[in-house]
Amino acid sequence: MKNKVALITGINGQDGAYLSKLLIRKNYVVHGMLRRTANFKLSRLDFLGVRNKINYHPSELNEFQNVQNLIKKIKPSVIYNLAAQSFVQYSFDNPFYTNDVNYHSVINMLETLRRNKMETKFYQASTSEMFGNTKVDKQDENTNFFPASPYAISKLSSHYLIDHYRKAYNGFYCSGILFNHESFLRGIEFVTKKIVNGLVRVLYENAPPVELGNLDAKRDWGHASDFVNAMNLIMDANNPDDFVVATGKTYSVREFIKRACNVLDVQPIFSGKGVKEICFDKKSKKKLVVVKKKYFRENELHRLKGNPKKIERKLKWKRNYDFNRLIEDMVINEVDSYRSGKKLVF
Ligand code: NDP
Ligand code: GDR
Repeated sequence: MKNKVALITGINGQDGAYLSKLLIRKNYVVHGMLRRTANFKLSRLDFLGVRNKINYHPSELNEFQNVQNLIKKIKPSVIYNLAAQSFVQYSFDNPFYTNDVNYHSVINMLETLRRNKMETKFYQASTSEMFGNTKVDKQDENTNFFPASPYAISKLSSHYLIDHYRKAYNGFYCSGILFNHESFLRGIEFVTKKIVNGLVRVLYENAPPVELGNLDAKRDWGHASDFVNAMNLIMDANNPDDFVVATGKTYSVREFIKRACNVLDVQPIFSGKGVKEICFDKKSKKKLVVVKKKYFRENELHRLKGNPKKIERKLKWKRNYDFNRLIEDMVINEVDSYRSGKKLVF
């Protein structure tokens, strides 16, 4: 039987790396689109042992001709569109750029498929950020959207594009509305990786305390390896549809810090309020975390919690990681990385 061909944009990001590994295991021929730079960052793909099993294509997602040429050349059976300016905080200062990457690139790909009458399936990386500060306790596929950042608005526009192209042209186009998912391969700017990496550096290198923003923000945090399985289930389903992918539990940034400290065998004590809050180790009195105003957001999204019932029921999605196992996995990998001297940061 002929191997299936997948094209992944954002292949060198956290999810791109995990998804490549999964699809290679499932005998796909995997092509990855990278933006051209002097030095391609392939360290996540290296870490997962798949770097040399992928066909790489430097290309510009914002340039229609470029995108069209590439898709026509590869003729993928499925495209996973994971490339994005994915950092919410950055989007407040860079709304034009965020929109260019997160929205225009999606039109370029969908128009390529439409104009060339291609039957390629298309996965869009939608996000729980689209729900904004909703009053609904557990957000699902029927919850209204109230995006609260340029990032969320750009993603919601693309989410609607998928819906439009699916209805108007009958394509197998799907959005996964994914809640936060993390791993050792998470980018250092995101709060979970910043906490785990920062605590290990405080404890092993005597580095200054980790500087964070709002410790009260709550997120529904899962593990990236479970979430790429969900993406693949969505694309292997009989019919195209959108799915919420989440764990159904929510925890604050402060609770994440506590759990990470426990895994590192330190007892965190929090004292003070707001920007005066600090966290220190009960035994050594070493400062572990300080709060800085500059890490607070212009428009904070206070709490997210997803309802994954639809994907669990219809596609039999299961998770290997809960909140505790996720943090254990991140901390153990971080400590190993420090002890081995590699000190990997992505
Ligand atoms: P990452 O930030 O780890 O990866 C983003 C990828 O996009 C990188 O490969 C990056 O390449 C690429 N990229 C960024 N800008 C451009 C550009 N201008 N042109 C081409 N490629 C570009 O994100 P994740 O892997 O965590 O997330 C994958 C997708 O899922 C993203 O679209 C994100 O918005 C979405 N998402 C993520 C969630 C999460 O919790 N992780 C939850 C919900 C949605 P480079 O190395 O060159 O920067
Ligand atoms: P998020 O992830 O914005 O949810 O987007 P992030 O880890 O950046 O923030 C989560 C929450 O932590 C609070 N926070 C801090 N955040 C960062 N980055 N740095 C800090 O120092 C800090 N202190 C507190 C934030 O205010 C926020 O409330 C991620 C991305 O992967 C998106 O691409 C994706 O769409 C969503 O998850 C779902």
